[in-house]
Amino acid sequence: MSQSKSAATEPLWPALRTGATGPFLRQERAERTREQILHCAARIFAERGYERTGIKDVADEVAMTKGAVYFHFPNKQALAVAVVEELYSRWPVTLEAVRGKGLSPLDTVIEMFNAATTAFLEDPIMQAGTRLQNERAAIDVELPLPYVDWTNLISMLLREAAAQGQLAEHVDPDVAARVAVAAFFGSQHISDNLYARADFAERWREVRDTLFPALRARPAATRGTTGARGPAGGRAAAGTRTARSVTPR
Ligand code: LUB
Repeated sequence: MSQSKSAATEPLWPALRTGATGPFLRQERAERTREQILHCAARIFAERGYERTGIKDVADEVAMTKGAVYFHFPNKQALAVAVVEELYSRWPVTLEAVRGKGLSPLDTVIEMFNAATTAFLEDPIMQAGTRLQNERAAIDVELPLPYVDWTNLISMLLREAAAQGQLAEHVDPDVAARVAVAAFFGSQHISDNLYARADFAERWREVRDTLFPALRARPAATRGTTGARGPAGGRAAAGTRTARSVTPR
């Protein structure tokens, strides 16, 4: 009983009570500050582009001194690289979350693009990273290569889809990945330039609903027109319901 009383009055973990003085807490606070700076910088890069963004603008936005910003990022180049790297570090996390939904590989692809669409509309890191990549030729530091990881990710998922018989026979997964990524980024780019992305959700739905039905294997019952398949020349017997999935060959 006296024990519980002393527990209530004595700080169990003095460092927690005296503020962020321990090295661990100091580091945690520094990371939070770095993140704040990064997000404010992203908002400004997204709005004004690289050239017209200054460290001073970022410092003002985050209500810190320029010195405080320089403590975390030695220069504007480092800030731009950090924004782009932050963007690319997110996709494996998104993929894990989408994988967790237990969708088929083809629907996983669609859901990844849906997630990217939401990020384009809502996430300053995505908007800034994209703007910086579009300006990469004029930026005096090397940014990570754009589109490559994303295309590889979509290729990998589409190869899984092919292995599970989800893709129409004529579809090459690597070609389809390049086409899907180009259509996605192309429609995003047009929407950004014409309407500040106000119509992008709608434009993406159009791309999605035009492209993916063309990639998807059709149910066996409707594939008989070539006459090349199965004992009944590919035609299912009248009134027979056939499974939507196709056995991989
Ligand atoms: C990612 C962007 C924006 C892919 O390069 C890239 O892969 C990307 C800009 O270049 O997001 C996410 C769809």
